[in-house]
Amino acid sequence: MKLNKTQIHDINQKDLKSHESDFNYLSDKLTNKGLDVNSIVSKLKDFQVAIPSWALGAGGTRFGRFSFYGEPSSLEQKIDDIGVIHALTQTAGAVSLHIPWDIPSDYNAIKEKADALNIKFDAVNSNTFQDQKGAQETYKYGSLSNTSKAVREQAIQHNLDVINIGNKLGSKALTVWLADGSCFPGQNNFQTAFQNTQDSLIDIYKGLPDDWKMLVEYKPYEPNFYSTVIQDWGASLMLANGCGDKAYTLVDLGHHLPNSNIEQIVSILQLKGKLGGFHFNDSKYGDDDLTVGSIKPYALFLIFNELVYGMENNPQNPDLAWMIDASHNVKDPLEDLIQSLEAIQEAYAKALLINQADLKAAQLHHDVVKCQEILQDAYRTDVRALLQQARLDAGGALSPINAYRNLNVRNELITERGKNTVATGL
Ligand code: LRH
Ligand code: MN
Ligand code: MN
Repeated sequence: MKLNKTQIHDINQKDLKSHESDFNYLSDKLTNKGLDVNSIVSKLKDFQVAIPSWALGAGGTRFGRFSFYGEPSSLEQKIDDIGVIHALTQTAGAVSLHIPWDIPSDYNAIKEKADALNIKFDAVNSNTFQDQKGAQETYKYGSLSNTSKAVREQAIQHNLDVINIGNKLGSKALTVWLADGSCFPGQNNFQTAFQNTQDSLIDIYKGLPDDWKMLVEYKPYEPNFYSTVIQDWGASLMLANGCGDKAYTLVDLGHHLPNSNIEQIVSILQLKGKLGGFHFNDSKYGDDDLTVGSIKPYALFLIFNELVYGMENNPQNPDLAWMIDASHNVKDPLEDLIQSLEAIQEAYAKALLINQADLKAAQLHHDVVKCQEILQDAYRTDVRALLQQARLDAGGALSPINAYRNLNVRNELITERGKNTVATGL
Protein backbone atom coordinates (compact mmCIF):
# COMPACT_ATOMS: atom_id res chain seq x y z
CA MET A 1 0.00 0.00 0.00
CA LYS A 2 1.47 3.33 -1.05
CA LEU A 3 -0.30 6.66 -0.76
CA ASN A 4 0.30 9.24 -3.46
CA LYS A 5 0.27 13.03 -3.27
CA THR A 6 -2.85 13.35 -5.41
CA GLN A 7 -4.93 11.17 -3.07
CA ILE A 8 -3.85 13.29 -0.13
CA HIS A 9 -4.29 16.55 -2.02
CA ASP A 10 -7.84 15.57 -3.00
CA ILE A 11 -8.80 14.66 0.54
CA ASN A 12 -7.45 18.00 1.80
CA GLN A 13 -9.78 20.02 -0.44
CA LYS A 14 -12.80 19.53 1.80
CA ASP A 15 -11.15 21.20 4.82
CA LEU A 16 -8.97 23.71 3.02
CA LYS A 17 -11.23 26.75 3.43
CA SER A 18 -11.74 26.30 7.15
CA HIS A 19 -8.02 25.63 7.61
CA GLU A 20 -7.15 28.85 5.79
CA SER A 21 -9.39 30.91 8.02
CA ASP A 22 -8.02 29.20 11.18
CA PHE A 23 -4.45 29.72 10.01
CA ASN A 24 -4.93 33.36 9.04
CA TYR A 25 -6.56 34.13 12.38
CA LEU A 26 -3.76 32.45 14.37
CA SER A 27 -1.05 33.83 12.14
CA ASP A 28 -2.31 37.42 12.70
CA LYS A 29 -2.49 36.91 16.44
CA LEU A 30 1.03 35.49 16.64
CA THR A 31 2.47 38.11 14.31
CA ASN A 32 0.97 40.83 16.51
CA LYS A 33 2.83 39.26 19.42
CA GLY A 34 6.07 39.66 17.48
CA LEU A 35 6.45 36.00 16.42
CA ASP A 36 7.79 34.94 13.04
CA VAL A 37 5.11 32.50 11.88
CA ASN A 38 6.96 31.40 8.73
CA SER A 39 9.99 30.43 10.73
CA ILE A 40 7.85 28.42 13.19
CA VAL A 41 6.11 26.58 10.33
CA SER A 42 9.44 25.85 8.71
CA LYS A 43 10.87 24.46 11.99
CA LEU A 44 7.84 22.19 12.28
CA LYS A 45 8.40 20.96 8.74
CA ASP A 46 12.04 20.15 9.48
CA PHE A 47 11.30 18.21 12.67
CA GLN A 48 11.41 14.50 11.84
CA VAL A 49 10.90 11.66 14.29
CA ALA A 50 12.00 8.08 13.74
CA ILE A 51 9.45 5.29 13.95
CA PRO A 52 10.76 2.15 15.67
CA SER A 53 10.43 -0.99 13.63
CA TRP A 54 8.76 -2.75 16.57
CA ALA A 55 5.85 -0.32 16.96
CA LEU A 56 4.05 -1.17 13.72
CA GLY A 57 2.32 -4.25 14.99
CA ALA A 58 -0.08 -4.33 17.90
CA GLY A 59 2.05 -4.53 21.02
CA GLY A 60 1.33 -6.92 23.79
CA THR A 61 1.63 -7.24 27.49
CA ARG A 62 2.95 -10.28 29.28
CA PHE A 63 -0.67 -11.37 29.63
CA GLY A 64 -1.47 -11.51 25.96
CA ARG A 65 -1.32 -10.01 22.54
CA PHE A 66 -4.23 -9.12 20.28
CA SER A 67 -3.45 -8.68 16.60
CA PHE A 68 -4.76 -5.69 14.73
CA TYR A 69 -4.86 -7.57 11.41
CA GLY A 70 -2.97 -6.64 8.29
CA GLU A 71 0.16 -6.19 10.40
CA PRO A 72 3.48 -6.09 8.57
CA SER A 73 5.24 -9.44 8.61
CA SER A 74 8.54 -8.35 7.07
CA LEU A 75 10.86 -5.38 7.31
CA GLU A 76 9.79 -4.35 3.79
CA GLN A 77 6.18 -4.15 4.92
CA LYS A 78 7.17 -2.20 8.04
CA ILE A 79 8.92 0.37 5.85
CA ASP A 80 5.77 0.52 3.70
CA ASP A 81 3.74 1.30 6.82
CA ILE A 82 6.12 4.06 7.84
CA GLY A 83 5.80 5.34 4.27
CA VAL A 84 2.04 5.67 4.82
CA ILE A 85 2.50 7.53 8.10
CA HIS A 86 5.14 9.77 6.57
CA ALA A 87 3.05 10.55 3.49
CA LEU A 88 0.20 11.70 5.74
CA THR A 89 2.15 13.50 8.47
CA GLN A 90 5.42 14.46 6.72
CA THR A 91 6.99 14.04 10.15
CA ALA A 92 8.07 10.39 10.19
CA GLY A 93 11.01 10.51 7.81
CA ALA A 94 13.10 7.87 9.59
CA VAL A 95 13.04 4.32 10.90
CA SER A 96 14.90 2.93 13.88
CA LEU A 97 15.66 -0.78 13.63
CA HIS A 98 15.85 -3.25 16.48
CA ILE A 99 18.33 -6.01 15.83
CA PRO A 100 17.80 -8.97 15.61
CA TRP A 101 14.04 -8.37 15.31
CA ASP A 102 14.52 -6.67 11.96
CA ILE A 103 17.66 -7.79 10.17
CA PRO A 104 17.38 -6.85 6.48
CA SER A 105 17.60 -9.80 4.12
CA ASP A 106 18.42 -7.70 1.06
CA TYR A 107 20.19 -4.45 1.96
CA ASN A 108 19.94 -2.85 -1.46
CA ALA A 109 16.25 -3.59 -1.80
CA ILE A 110 15.51 -2.19 1.67
CA LYS A 111 17.56 0.93 1.03
CA GLU A 112 15.83 1.52 -2.30
CA LYS A 113 12.42 1.12 -0.73
CA ALA A 114 13.22 3.49 2.11
CA ASP A 115 14.74 6.00 -0.33
CA ALA A 116 11.66 5.94 -2.53
CA LEU A 117 9.52 6.74 0.52
CA ASN A 118 11.92 9.43 1.79
CA ILE A 119 12.76 7.45 4.90
CA LYS A 120 16.21 7.50 6.50
CA PHE A 121 17.76 4.91 8.79
CA ASP A 122 18.19 6.47 12.22
CA ALA A 123 19.80 4.88 15.29
CA VAL A 124 20.03 1.08 15.36
CA ASN A 125 19.09 -0.64 18.62
CA SER A 126 20.93 -3.67 19.95
CA ASN A 127 19.17 -6.36 21.93
CA THR A 128 20.93 -8.18 24.72
CA PHE A 129 17.78 -8.53 26.82
CA GLN A 130 16.53 -11.68 25.06
CA ASP A 131 18.36 -14.89 24.31
CA GLN A 132 18.61 -15.45 20.60
CA LYS A 133 18.08 -18.82 18.89
CA GLY A 134 21.25 -20.88 18.92
CA ALA A 135 23.15 -18.43 21.16
CA GLN A 136 25.96 -20.02 23.20
CA GLU A 137 25.45 -17.88 26.29
CA THR A 138 22.36 -16.71 28.15
CA TYR A 139 21.54 -13.17 29.25
CA LYS A 140 19.43 -14.39 32.16
CA TYR A 141 21.85 -12.81 34.63
CA GLY A 142 22.90 -9.85 32.53
CA SER A 143 24.78 -9.09 29.34
CA LEU A 144 27.44 -6.34 29.25
CA SER A 145 27.56 -6.38 33.07
CA ASN A 146 27.68 -10.14 33.51
CA THR A 147 30.35 -11.64 35.74
CA SER A 148 31.02 -14.18 32.97
CA LYS A 149 33.55 -12.97 30.41
CA ALA A 150 32.06 -15.26 27.76
CA VAL A 151 28.62 -13.65 28.17
CA ARG A 152 30.08 -10.16 28.03
CA GLU A 153 32.04 -11.03 24.90
CA GLN A 154 28.93 -12.37 23.18
CA ALA A 155 27.02 -9.19 24.05
CA ILE A 156 29.89 -6.95 22.89
CA GLN A 157 30.10 -8.84 19.60
CA HIS A 158 26.34 -8.47 19.09
CA ASN A 159 26.65 -4.70 19.44
CA LEU A 160 29.53 -4.66 16.95
CA ASP A 161 27.38 -6.70 14.54
CA VAL A 162 24.57 -4.19 14.96
CA ILE A 163 26.93 -1.32 14.10
CA ASN A 164 27.93 -3.23 11.00
CA ILE A 165 24.30 -3.73 9.95
CA GLY A 166 23.51 -0.06 10.59
CA ASN A 167 26.55 0.99 8.60
CA LYS A 168 25.28 -0.80 5.51
CA LEU A 169 22.03 1.15 5.75
CA GLY A 170 23.42 4.61 6.47
CA SER A 171 22.62 4.74 10.21
CA LYS A 172 24.87 6.96 12.30
CA ALA A 173 24.08 5.90 15.85
CA LEU A 174 23.90 2.82 18.06
CA THR A 175 21.44 2.81 20.95
CA VAL A 176 22.33 0.55 23.84
CA TRP A 177 19.65 -0.27 26.36
CA LEU A 178 20.42 -2.94 28.93
CA ALA A 179 17.96 -4.92 30.98
CA ASP A 180 20.91 -5.79 33.23
CA GLY A 181 20.35 -5.54 36.95
CA SER A 182 19.09 -7.68 39.78
CA CYS A 183 15.78 -8.79 41.20
CA PHE A 184 16.88 -9.30 44.78
CA PRO A 185 19.22 -7.59 47.26
CA GLY A 186 22.57 -9.28 47.39
CA GLN A 187 22.15 -10.90 43.96
CA ASN A 188 24.77 -8.63 42.33
CA ASN A 189 27.75 -6.60 43.37
CA PHE A 190 26.79 -3.09 42.18
CA GLN A 191 30.38 -1.97 41.62
CA THR A 192 31.40 -5.05 39.65
CA ALA A 193 28.29 -4.83 37.47
CA PHE A 194 28.90 -1.14 36.75
CA GLN A 195 32.61 -1.58 36.02
CA ASN A 196 31.96 -4.56 33.74
CA THR A 197 29.38 -2.48 31.87
CA GLN A 198 31.84 0.40 31.48
CA ASP A 199 34.57 -1.91 30.17
CA SER A 200 32.16 -3.63 27.75
CA LEU A 201 30.87 -0.28 26.46
CA ILE A 202 34.44 0.88 25.89
CA ASP A 203 35.06 -2.24 23.78
CA ILE A 204 31.95 -1.45 21.71
CA TYR A 205 32.95 2.20 21.47
CA LYS A 206 36.28 1.16 19.95
CA GLY A 207 34.33 -0.34 17.06
CA LEU A 208 32.21 2.78 16.51
CA PRO A 209 32.90 4.55 13.18
CA ASP A 210 34.20 8.12 13.55
CA ASP A 211 30.97 9.75 12.40
CA TRP A 212 28.76 7.61 14.68
CA LYS A 213 27.32 8.24 18.13
CA MET A 214 26.72 5.78 20.90
CA LEU A 215 23.51 6.49 22.84
CA VAL A 216 23.30 5.04 26.34
CA GLU A 217 19.70 4.61 27.49
CA TYR A 218 18.83 4.39 31.20
CA LYS A 219 15.84 2.93 33.01
CA PRO A 220 15.25 2.56 36.75
CA TYR A 221 13.50 -0.81 36.80
CA GLU A 222 11.90 -3.55 34.68
CA PRO A 223 12.55 -6.32 33.84
CA ASN A 224 14.78 -6.29 36.90
CA PHE A 225 12.90 -5.04 39.93
CA TYR A 226 15.50 -4.48 42.63
CA SER A 227 18.29 -2.73 40.73
CA THR A 228 19.18 -1.75 37.19
CA VAL A 229 22.82 -1.23 36.25
CA ILE A 230 22.15 1.92 34.19
CA GLN A 231 19.31 3.16 36.36
CA ASP A 232 19.36 6.91 35.73
CA TRP A 233 20.85 9.78 33.74
CA GLY A 234 23.77 10.05 36.16
CA ALA A 235 24.81 6.45 35.56
CA SER A 236 24.32 6.88 31.82
CA LEU A 237 26.35 10.10 31.76
CA MET A 238 29.21 8.53 33.75
CA LEU A 239 29.34 5.63 31.31
CA ALA A 240 29.15 7.92 28.27
CA ASN A 241 31.93 10.11 29.68
CA GLY A 242 33.96 6.97 30.37
CA CYS A 243 33.70 6.02 26.69
CA GLY A 244 34.44 9.37 25.03
CA ASP A 245 33.14 12.27 22.97
CA LYS A 246 30.96 10.19 20.68
CA ALA A 247 28.96 8.67 23.55
CA TYR A 248 25.82 10.40 24.84
CA THR A 249 22.89 9.90 27.17
CA LEU A 250 19.52 8.93 25.75
CA VAL A 251 16.37 10.00 27.58
CA ASP A 252 13.27 7.83 27.29
CA LEU A 253 10.28 9.65 28.80
CA GLY A 254 8.96 6.47 30.42
CA HIS A 255 12.21 5.62 32.16
CA HIS A 256 11.89 7.74 35.28
CA LEU A 257 10.54 7.27 38.77
CA PRO A 258 7.23 9.09 39.37
CA ASN A 259 7.46 12.90 39.51
CA SER A 260 11.04 13.08 38.21
CA ASN A 261 11.74 16.49 36.72
CA ILE A 262 12.56 15.31 33.21
CA GLU A 263 12.77 18.83 31.78
CA GLN A 264 15.56 19.63 34.21
CA ILE A 265 17.46 16.48 33.25
CA VAL A 266 17.13 17.36 29.57
CA SER A 267 18.27 20.90 30.20
CA ILE A 268 21.44 20.05 32.12
CA LEU A 269 22.46 17.30 29.70
CA GLN A 270 22.25 19.82 26.86
CA LEU A 271 24.31 22.32 28.83
CA LYS A 272 26.98 19.64 29.11
CA GLY A 273 26.62 18.74 25.41
CA LYS A 274 25.67 15.19 26.32
CA LEU A 275 22.05 14.70 25.29
CA GLY A 276 22.16 12.42 22.25
CA GLY A 277 18.76 10.85 21.82
CA PHE A 278 15.19 10.93 22.88
CA HIS A 279 12.43 8.32 23.09
CA PHE A 280 8.89 9.73 23.21
CA ASN A 281 5.95 8.04 24.90
CA ASP A 282 3.63 8.74 27.81
CA SER A 283 2.81 6.97 31.02
CA LYS A 284 0.61 6.98 34.07
CA TYR A 285 2.53 4.55 36.24
CA GLY A 286 5.85 3.32 34.86
CA ASP A 287 7.27 2.54 31.44
CA ASP A 288 3.74 2.29 30.07
CA ASP A 289 4.71 3.22 26.49
CA LEU A 290 1.37 4.93 25.88
CA THR A 291 0.63 7.36 23.06
CA VAL A 292 2.70 10.54 23.37
CA GLY A 293 0.72 13.36 25.01
CA SER A 294 -2.16 11.11 26.04
CA ILE A 295 -1.57 11.50 29.80
CA LYS A 296 0.70 14.46 30.60
CA PRO A 297 0.74 16.92 27.69
CA TYR A 298 1.81 19.85 29.91
CA ALA A 299 4.88 17.92 31.09
CA LEU A 300 5.74 17.26 27.44
CA PHE A 301 5.42 20.97 26.69
CA LEU A 302 7.77 21.87 29.57
CA ILE A 303 10.29 19.33 28.26
CA PHE A 304 10.02 20.87 24.79
CA ASN A 305 10.56 24.30 26.28
CA GLU A 306 13.97 23.10 27.51
CA LEU A 307 14.70 21.27 24.26
CA VAL A 308 13.98 24.42 22.25
CA TYR A 309 16.13 26.48 24.61
CA GLY A 310 18.93 23.92 24.22
CA MET A 311 18.62 23.77 20.43
CA GLU A 312 18.94 27.56 20.33
CA ASN A 313 21.56 28.11 23.02
CA ASN A 314 23.69 24.99 23.28
CA PRO A 315 25.76 24.54 20.12
CA GLN A 316 27.92 22.17 22.18
CA ASN A 317 25.05 19.66 22.07
CA PRO A 318 24.63 17.73 18.79
CA ASP A 319 21.39 17.26 16.86
CA LEU A 320 19.27 14.71 18.63
CA ALA A 321 18.04 11.32 17.44
CA TRP A 322 14.27 11.59 18.02
CA MET A 323 12.22 8.42 18.20
CA ILE A 324 8.77 7.30 19.31
CA ASP A 325 9.03 4.37 21.71
CA ALA A 326 5.42 3.39 22.24
CA SER A 327 3.51 0.22 21.64
CA HIS A 328 0.38 -1.31 23.13
CA ASN A 329 -2.62 -3.49 22.75
CA VAL A 330 -5.75 -1.61 21.88
CA LYS A 331 -5.40 0.86 18.99
CA ASP A 332 -4.55 0.52 15.33
CA PRO A 333 -0.75 0.99 15.65
CA LEU A 334 -0.60 3.33 12.65
CA GLU A 335 -3.34 5.59 14.00
CA ASP A 336 -1.59 5.51 17.36
CA LEU A 337 1.71 6.62 15.83
CA ILE A 338 -0.06 9.41 13.94
CA GLN A 339 -1.52 10.63 17.24
CA SER A 340 1.92 10.51 18.86
CA LEU A 341 3.46 12.51 16.02
CA GLU A 342 0.72 15.11 16.31
CA ALA A 343 1.28 15.43 20.07
CA ILE A 344 5.04 15.85 19.58
CA GLN A 345 4.56 18.55 16.95
CA GLU A 346 1.98 20.28 19.09
CA ALA A 347 4.27 20.45 22.13
CA TYR A 348 7.14 21.62 19.93
CA ALA A 349 5.00 24.32 18.29
CA LYS A 350 3.80 25.60 21.68
CA ALA A 351 7.36 25.72 22.98
CA LEU A 352 8.35 27.74 19.91
CA LEU A 353 5.74 30.35 20.90
CA ILE A 354 7.46 31.12 24.19
CA ASN A 355 9.04 34.54 24.09
CA GLN A 356 12.47 33.63 25.48
CA ALA A 357 13.56 37.25 25.91
CA ASP A 358 10.45 38.11 27.95
CA LEU A 359 10.90 34.96 30.01
CA LYS A 360 14.52 35.83 30.75
CA ALA A 361 13.52 39.38 31.78
CA ALA A 362 10.77 38.08 34.07
CA GLN A 363 13.22 35.61 35.61
CA LEU A 364 15.74 38.41 36.24
CA HIS A 365 13.06 40.48 37.96
CA HIS A 366 11.99 37.46 40.00
CA ASP A 367 8.51 38.00 38.61
CA VAL A 368 7.34 34.47 39.24
CA VAL A 369 3.75 35.18 38.19
CA LYS A 370 4.87 36.61 34.85
CA CYS A 371 7.13 33.60 34.21
CA GLN A 372 4.16 31.29 34.64
CA GLU A 373 1.93 33.54 32.52
CA ILE A 374 4.45 33.44 29.66
CA LEU A 375 4.67 29.65 29.69
CA GLN A 376 0.95 29.12 30.05
CA ASP A 377 0.01 31.67 27.43
CA ALA A 378 2.02 29.60 24.94
CA TYR A 379 0.61 26.34 26.25
CA ARG A 380 -2.99 27.51 26.03
CA THR A 381 -2.65 28.60 22.40
CA ASP A 382 -4.36 26.27 19.94
CA VAL A 383 -1.49 25.65 17.50
CA ARG A 384 -3.12 23.00 15.35
CA ALA A 385 -3.42 25.32 12.36
CA LEU A 386 0.39 25.74 12.40
CA LEU A 387 0.86 21.98 12.26
CA GLN A 388 -1.68 21.76 9.45
CA GLN A 389 0.09 24.47 7.49
CA ALA A 390 3.43 22.71 7.89
CA ARG A 391 1.93 19.46 6.64
CA LEU A 392 0.11 21.17 3.79
CA ASP A 393 3.31 22.89 2.60
CA ALA A 394 5.13 19.56 2.66
CA GLY A 395 2.38 17.69 0.76
CA GLY A 396 0.90 15.93 3.79
CA ALA A 397 -2.66 15.69 5.06
CA LEU A 398 -4.51 18.46 6.88
CA SER A 399 -5.90 15.81 9.19
CA PRO A 400 -3.79 12.64 8.99
CA ILE A 401 -6.20 10.52 11.05
CA ASN A 402 -9.23 11.50 8.95
CA ALA A 403 -7.28 10.94 5.75
CA TYR A 404 -6.08 7.54 7.00
CA ARG A 405 -9.67 6.55 7.69
CA ASN A 406 -11.13 8.03 4.52
CA LEU A 407 -8.52 6.27 2.42
CA ASN A 408 -9.40 3.00 4.14
CA VAL A 409 -5.76 2.23 4.79
CA ARG A 410 -6.26 -0.54 7.36
CA ASN A 411 -8.77 -2.40 5.20
CA GLU A 412 -6.44 -2.13 2.23
CA LEU A 413 -3.63 -3.58 4.35
CA ILE A 414 -5.84 -6.43 5.50
CA THR A 415 -6.80 -7.19 1.90
CA GLU A 416 -3.14 -7.09 0.85
CA ARG A 417 -1.66 -9.02 3.75
CA GLY A 418 -4.47 -11.09 5.18
CA LYS A 419 -5.87 -11.15 8.67
CA ASN A 420 -3.51 -13.44 10.52
CA THR A 421 -0.23 -11.58 10.28
CA VAL A 422 2.04 -11.00 13.22
CA ALA A 423 4.72 -8.32 13.37
CA THR A 424 8.06 -9.00 15.04
CA GLY A 425 8.84 -7.00 18.14
CA LEU A 426 7.65 -6.65 21.68
C1 LRH B 1 13.24 -0.42 27.07
C2 LRH B 1 13.07 0.31 25.76
C3 LRH B 1 14.36 0.37 24.98
C4 LRH B 1 14.17 -0.83 24.09
C5 LRH B 1 12.71 -0.70 23.73
C6 LRH B 1 12.09 -1.91 23.09
O1 LRH B 1 12.10 -0.30 27.89
O2 LRH B 1 12.56 1.60 26.00
O3 LRH B 1 14.44 1.55 24.22
O4 LRH B 1 15.01 -0.86 23.00
O5 LRH B 1 12.11 -0.36 24.96
MN1 MN C 1 13.30 3.37 24.91
MN1 MN D 1 11.05 1.58 27.61
